Amino acid sequence: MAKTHDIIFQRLDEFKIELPSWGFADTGTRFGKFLQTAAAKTIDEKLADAGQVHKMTGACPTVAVHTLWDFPKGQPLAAVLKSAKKHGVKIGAINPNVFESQQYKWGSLANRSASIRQMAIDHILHSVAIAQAVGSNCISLWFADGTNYPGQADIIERKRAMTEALKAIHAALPAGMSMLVEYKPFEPAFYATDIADWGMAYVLARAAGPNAKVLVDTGHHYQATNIEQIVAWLLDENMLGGFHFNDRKYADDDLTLGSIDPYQIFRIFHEIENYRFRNDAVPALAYMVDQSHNLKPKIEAMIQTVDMAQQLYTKACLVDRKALAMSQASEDLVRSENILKDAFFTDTRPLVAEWRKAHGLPADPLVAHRESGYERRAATKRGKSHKTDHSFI
Ligand SMILES: [Mn+2]
Repeated sequence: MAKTHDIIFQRLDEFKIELPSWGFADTGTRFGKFLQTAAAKTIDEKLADAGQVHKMTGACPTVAVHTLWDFPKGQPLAAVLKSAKKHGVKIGAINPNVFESQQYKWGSLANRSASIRQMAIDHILHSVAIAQAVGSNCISLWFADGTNYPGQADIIERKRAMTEALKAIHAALPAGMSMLVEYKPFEPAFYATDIADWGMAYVLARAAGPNAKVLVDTGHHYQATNIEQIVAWLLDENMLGGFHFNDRKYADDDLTLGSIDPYQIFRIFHEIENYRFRNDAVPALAYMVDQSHNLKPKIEAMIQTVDMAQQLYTKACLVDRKALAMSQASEDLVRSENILKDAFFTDTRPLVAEWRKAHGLPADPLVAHRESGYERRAATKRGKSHKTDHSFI
């Protein structure tokens, strides 16, 4: 048991989750927004909120940022770096934005217009330059590109345009920088999204070059899709780059992690730990949160997600893999399934709390955050002027 305890502590030490700057700002649905007085409006406020989550959990040292929303023209990068340092976090993945400008009505990298494609490439290369300047080694790409009606465009022409553009971007990446390619089956395109599933993302990332990998957003699949199987395949092909964590009931709902189906996330972590069991190592994976809850207080929702990720990951680390291998070899499927269930139903809260105490962290980060009075102070300071308008990806 002592050995298991040590291994879990080591795994939790290594388990870092990146927070999205956009998860601290007011967001909404296409029907409207319900504003929160404490929601962050500036990049400094977003980094402060992320810093609070990191202070409570000790698991979130980096923050993913959006080029357009967080680095508007004229925003000095030095000020962002200073602010990150002040709040005890670092800048993580840079997310270019090639879906909001009017020019992208017919797409960005897959647009039939060479000049619009170039405009999108230039913006992404600008994001690469920002990444370099702020010490980030990752750009994370999601495209709204696609068509809404049969016959609207030539699917192969768009595939080739996307491939060529991603190759050009990869060729310009500095050494050590990775490029993550995210997929999504539909929305905003409702007929043929240009990168609709993991197979398309895989083909494009392979074509782009060795530093391009696939990003799995847990909300970007059809209901019956076996996400953990995709994860296992991508890992075994050395093509898994990371995750956007969230949960959903219907489509890309961007709810907090494990709120609907914690067993799904457990099964994903189980496949990652199974890969480690077979190979003695797991490639560096970017674990990132991508949630855009509209009603929960932003910081509480983020702490809830980070805690849930730690609990489910710990459960996956508790799977008795030797016993599972033996059980599988004897075709004992009842026992095999129960080995997973035994780990899943283990109450990991005491163990995770112990890990936190060993690191000088609050045993219960949510309670500690509520007691800190941070939310109340932020609400007072930030007042009621809300003007950010963030999409959800
Ligand atoms: Mn995402």
